[in-house]
Amino acid sequence: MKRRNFLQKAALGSVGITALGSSLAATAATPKGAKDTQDVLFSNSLLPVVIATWSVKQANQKAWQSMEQGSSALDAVIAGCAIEEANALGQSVGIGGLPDRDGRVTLDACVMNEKGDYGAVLCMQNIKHPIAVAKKVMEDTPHVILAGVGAEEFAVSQGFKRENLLTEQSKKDWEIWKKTSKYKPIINIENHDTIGMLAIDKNGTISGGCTTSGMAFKMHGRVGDSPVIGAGLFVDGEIGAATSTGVGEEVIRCVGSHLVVEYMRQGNSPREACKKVVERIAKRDPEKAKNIQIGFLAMDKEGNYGAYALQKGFSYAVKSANEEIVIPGESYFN
Ligand code: SD4
Repeated sequence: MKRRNFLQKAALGSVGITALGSSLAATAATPKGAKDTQDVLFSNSLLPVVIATWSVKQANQKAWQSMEQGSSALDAVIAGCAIEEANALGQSVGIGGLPDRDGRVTLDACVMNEKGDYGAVLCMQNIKHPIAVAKKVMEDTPHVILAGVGAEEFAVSQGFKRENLLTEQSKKDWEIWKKTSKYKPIINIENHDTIGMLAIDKNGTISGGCTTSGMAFKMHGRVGDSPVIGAGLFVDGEIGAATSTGVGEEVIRCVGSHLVVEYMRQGNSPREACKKVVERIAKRDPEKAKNIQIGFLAMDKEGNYGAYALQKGFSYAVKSANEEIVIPGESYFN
């Protein structure tokens, strides 16, 4: 799925963000730190709810339906993300992901639940659904991370099928890239199908997951923020959860998603917490920050959510009982 059309809204999407915030505010308890119209307030009666980076409406629908049918938040996230992992047209997730500079598609993914259980696979090849393998690592091994060939062999031992993940289109794009071999992520154009997804089920249990093929044309073996606990994803059942997208190196440097959750612990709303982390990234290296995109998405344990990015163009998808919407995130640079 191309992320460039990220602003389209779905059937119910005529409700704007401000209207959404105020209509829900009428039924919701005011969350700690909600001081802004861009903070989206939620009522427990509206659970389940699922939010995800970028315009992944189908993935959100799948996750939400799974929870409606009784799945846990964790299984719903895995089912939702699997939709995009299986979409060969999406060039930053699962099959069809753009390869590294050597033409190898390597995938990263992780999951985390409200108790702080975590599982991840890093730089895994030939397996289309790394997020499901990450759950297996979490539940069926004594470890939290498996990488490379070990992750792939573990996946096969668990019944996952080996397949070629390099599509004709991604191979063509790689061959074009090789003519110049310049590694320069382009803001909001390439590299942005990564899904970070957060969900709260009917019981109020929160979980998250993140899945990606990483930055296109990276060095072989490079791992970004997406599968790294605290960087691309963090969940704390007492507070909430956060996830990220964009240039992972900068997110890892500040352990971004963990920091967002800690800012929420201090009483900031999800949006304010995301904003504070983006500001820290911008302050650390202002010149670099001008040329890269990073977006954070957060949800507190009541289901209130918000986002913030470095650059314009970041968006996130929301699905609840009465909303199916893609919301443009606010940004540090205008
Ligand atoms: C990474 N954060 O590997 C990922 C890439 C990404 O949308 O978000 N792409 O650094």
